[in-house]
Amino acid sequence: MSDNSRLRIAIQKSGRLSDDSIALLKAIGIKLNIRDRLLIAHSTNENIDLLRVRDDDIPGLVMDGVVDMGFIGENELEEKMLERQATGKPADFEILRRLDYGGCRLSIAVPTEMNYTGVASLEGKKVATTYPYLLERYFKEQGIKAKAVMLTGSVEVAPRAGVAAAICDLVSTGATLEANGLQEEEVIFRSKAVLIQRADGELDAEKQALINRLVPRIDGVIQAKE
Ligand code: PRT
Ligand code: ZN
Repeated sequence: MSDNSRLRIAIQKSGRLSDDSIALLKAIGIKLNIRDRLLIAHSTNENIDLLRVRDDDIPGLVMDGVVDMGFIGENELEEKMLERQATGKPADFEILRRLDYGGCRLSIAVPTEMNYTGVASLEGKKVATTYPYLLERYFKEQGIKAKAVMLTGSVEVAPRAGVAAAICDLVSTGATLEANGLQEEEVIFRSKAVLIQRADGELDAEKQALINRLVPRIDGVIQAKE
């Protein structure tokens, strides 16, 4: 493992958030030596190590204090926070900045042939999703008794496979829904990538000082793009 005095930042190893997160770190002057297969990447000019992991692991790594910061989609962050609160695990963190990439929405979609007249049409039905806590919270808010069925992949084929009546999945262009004969009906959460850190006061002064030096540079990069 890496040296404990270095600031540890978790980023998605390979996926939709990886390139933009690395580009942002480089844009704020952090030189990185990333080797594809390695879990850890060291910065050559700052006291920073990157931990390259699956995005699903990033909220927990921050909330458990294994890393100091992380780049994560708000959808995944909120879902993991709800899951950890429900299971009695530490779920504290701070959002440092909302970023300008990773935009998507978590939506309920139903087969185009379904006679959908509103969320009440889902009463008593099963809805396939990778985000059961966000979906159950939505059902609760709406006063609907429907069941979230957890699927970690291929959520969009669940209705055709007879596994669920509807789905709740991330949407960006809508092409995946269309290709699977599904119609987007309810947006339940809007998400972007965010930069988070461990809860207030849990970082030593030196690391916090480094973070405080990095964040204004991020603001500079974001503003320059606007
Ligand atoms: O391997 P690992 O677990 O790290 O990656 P992953 O497969 O879980 O995540 P990844 O890389 O697919 O997504 C990472 C994050 O990117 C998500 O948590 C979101 O915050 C964000 N994001 C933005 C998206 C999308 N847009 C998106 N369109 N994540 C997933 N999708 C998928 C969606 O699930 C569906 O399958 O793309 C499809 C829909 O796209 P459209 O354009 O057809 O609507
Ligand atoms: Zn994932």
